[in-house]
Amino acid sequence: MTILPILVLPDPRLRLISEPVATVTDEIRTLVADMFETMYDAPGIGLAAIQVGVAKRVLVVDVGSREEGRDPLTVINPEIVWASDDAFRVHQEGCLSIPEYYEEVERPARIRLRYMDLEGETREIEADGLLATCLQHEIDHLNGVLFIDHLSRLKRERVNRKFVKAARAVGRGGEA
Ligand code: K2U
Ligand code: ZN
Repeated sequence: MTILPILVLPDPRLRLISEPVATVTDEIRTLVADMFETMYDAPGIGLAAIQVGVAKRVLVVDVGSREEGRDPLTVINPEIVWASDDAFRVHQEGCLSIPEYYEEVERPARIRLRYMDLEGETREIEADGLLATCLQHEIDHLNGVLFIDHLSRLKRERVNRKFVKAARAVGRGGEA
């Protein structure tokens, strides 16, 4: 397994729409294993494939606790088939692609998710709490959406300027 480099704002690839996975191949299995190693190393509780430069609709999450241990979940071709419209949850979010920046984001408190698992089986789960927040954050990544897109224009432009300036300082350039 390999720890992969994580794309950072303003890398324009973070704005790509990721492509569905047709079949679960050994290449996808290796990608998922590398994504989990990369996520645990960061450390993070979620990671979308586009964050390691692969524009495929694959994400991994683990909201397991230190006490209860790891609870890894691989999600391929996710589809939110229902989201609560009468219950919302505010959580302080960060992003491994926008390091050391945290802001509160409000999202539906509960979702029902249909996805393909690593065995290629279609599954449906209901999620609430941090898992619901994390899954919505990662699915946003697959659609080229970053959590800063849920903030005010002022806050979003301020953080974009900060990361564009930092990228220029090290010669990375580009706009996300
Ligand atoms: O997608 C990512 O960049 C990983 C995110 C996942 C996340 C999901 C929901 C709420 C916040 C973040 C994080 O960087 S993982 C680290 C983390 C965990 C909890 C709160 C803030 C940051
Ligand atoms: Zn993120």
